[in-house]
Amino acid sequence: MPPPDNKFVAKAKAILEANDRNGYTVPTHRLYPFQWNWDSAFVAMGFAQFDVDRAFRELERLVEGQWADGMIPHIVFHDLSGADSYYPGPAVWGTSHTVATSGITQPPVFAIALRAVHDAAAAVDPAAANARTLPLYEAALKWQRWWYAARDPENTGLVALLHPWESGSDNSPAWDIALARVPTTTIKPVVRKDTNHVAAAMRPHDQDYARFIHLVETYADAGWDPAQQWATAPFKIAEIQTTAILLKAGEDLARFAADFGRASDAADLAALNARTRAALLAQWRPALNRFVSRDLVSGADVDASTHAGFVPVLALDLDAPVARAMVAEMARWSAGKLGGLPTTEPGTPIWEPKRYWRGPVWAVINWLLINGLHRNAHPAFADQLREATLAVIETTAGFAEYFDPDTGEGCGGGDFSWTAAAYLCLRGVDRGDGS
Ligand code: 2M8
Repeated sequence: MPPPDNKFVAKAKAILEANDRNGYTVPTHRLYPFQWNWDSAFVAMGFAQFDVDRAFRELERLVEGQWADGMIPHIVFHDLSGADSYYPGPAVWGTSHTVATSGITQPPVFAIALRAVHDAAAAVDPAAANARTLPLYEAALKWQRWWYAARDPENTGLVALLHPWESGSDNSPAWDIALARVPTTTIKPVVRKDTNHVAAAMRPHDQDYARFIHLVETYADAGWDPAQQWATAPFKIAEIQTTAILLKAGEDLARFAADFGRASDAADLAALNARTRAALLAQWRPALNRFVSRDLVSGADVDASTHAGFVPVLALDLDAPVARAMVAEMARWSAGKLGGLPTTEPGTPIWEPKRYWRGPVWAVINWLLINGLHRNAHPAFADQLREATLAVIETTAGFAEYFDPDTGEGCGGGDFSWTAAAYLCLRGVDRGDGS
């Protein structure tokens, strides 16, 4: 169902159109002037609500950045004309691909988006939808295989992140212990640009940036070779949010494989999905009412109370008591708060309602959770999150990058693409799952 005509729908479309740069969409003007990986996947689902051709184009442009080994990098630097407003740019990454890119990746929402875009297109012309989807399916499958080869070489079923930026939740308290082991020394000086655009109190600390760049330089030194990176990484987290998104992507790819008559792909995907499903389920911690990641350097659970602990709901069919416990915990965190689920547990020492991924609400996280809640037969709480997301945008925050759950204030960058995309999809469908 297309979103109804209201002034917020019109504004959301206008934001996506204004952030369009010849077929790809920047997350927001100046603060993020390139194409980001998971942003583009969410944006493609937003475009699919009113312009499927443009939605496909978003995914096609992202694939221009795909490396020969299958990785789709977290940033594609198509056009360097606005490069002076962002750090770190291509010179810091030192990668070698036909288009300049970063050297790390981001959560694989791509195949999930491809499913939504394909289905919107197929409602009009199934043959044309399949023809345009096929090369993107192949790119997504290659990336899926990369994840398992490069980031789970020991076949545990959980994929690991080697850099906090790969999580998309850059300065989450989930990384505090692991990141503290990373030196703050860098070869070249760190020249932040983000605090020229956004108040420093809403962004990571300088020490975080020093460590982020130390990791970039370490992996550049390893020639961006996945095996060497794995061997030398000082930061290595088997991560549940990314693994859950990978499993959902694997399910969507398995459906494409069946549709396209790719029997051997389908068999490979079924085996990978089954291994990951079992591994993810084993990360449930009843005492916490959440799932937990594992720090592969120390071997310890990452038990910081962050939203990531709930994201497995997206890709698992949970036993009813587990789902109930998880929903009760999410309800406790969001009680009396605005905008949906805060990214850390309110009232705890790690809770910072305005600081980026350490407390604010993010529309795309709500969106993933809403999909998972429907899957697990919790439509009432899904609706509560959906209403809260729409309400904060419409009443206090506008299409901001993220929201302060105490005040409903919009924080970070303005006219933000993925917030606009989330709005279009959540406003457009009753189930709120972008389908
Ligand atoms: C933020 O991350 C970038 C680095 O990738 C940054 O702060 O420079 C995160 O919120 C990430 O999840 C997002 O994809 C990106 C662009 O919106 O910004």
